[in-house]
Amino acid sequence: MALERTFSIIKPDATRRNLTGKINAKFEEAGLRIVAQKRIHLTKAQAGEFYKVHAARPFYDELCEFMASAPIVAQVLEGEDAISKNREVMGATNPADAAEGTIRAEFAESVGENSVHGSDAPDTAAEEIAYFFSGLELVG
Ligand code: DAT
Ligand code: MG
Repeated sequence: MALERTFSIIKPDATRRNLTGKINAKFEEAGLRIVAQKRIHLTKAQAGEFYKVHAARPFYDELCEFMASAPIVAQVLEGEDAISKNREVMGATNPADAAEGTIRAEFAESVGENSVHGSDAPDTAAEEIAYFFSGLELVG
């Protein structure tokens, strides 16, 4: 199994409720190391660029509004099989379907306001990391 990096966002619903530390504890307990992290407040246009793959979906405008509604914490997580491990720790997109103990089961408010983002594949992980971080900011 290879050491891998994935991109993560702690979303506005979670930063608003002061859940950054609790969510980071879940990542660290799962063996994911936070190798870069910054708190930023996206504009709606920046959120739209990040989520452009969903531009045709009916929830896109609401999603972009939400992502720009409060600060987020953008992160790079590193570990063995980090992409799939992170998706496991996050839980299903809809918190109603998320397995017990996952971040979304414990903290998410709805399918739209679901506390975390995690990359779904190596190519999107690389793209998303590069959108938010320069190489100098990744401290393994
Ligand atoms: P994930 O975040 O689990 O990768 P996704 O890529 O399918 O899920 O969707 C991206 C985000 O869009 C998701 O985290 C929340 C929002 N979203 C997805 N499906 C939705 C729906 N049916 N209604 C409202 N928002 C939705
Ligand atoms: Mg996704």
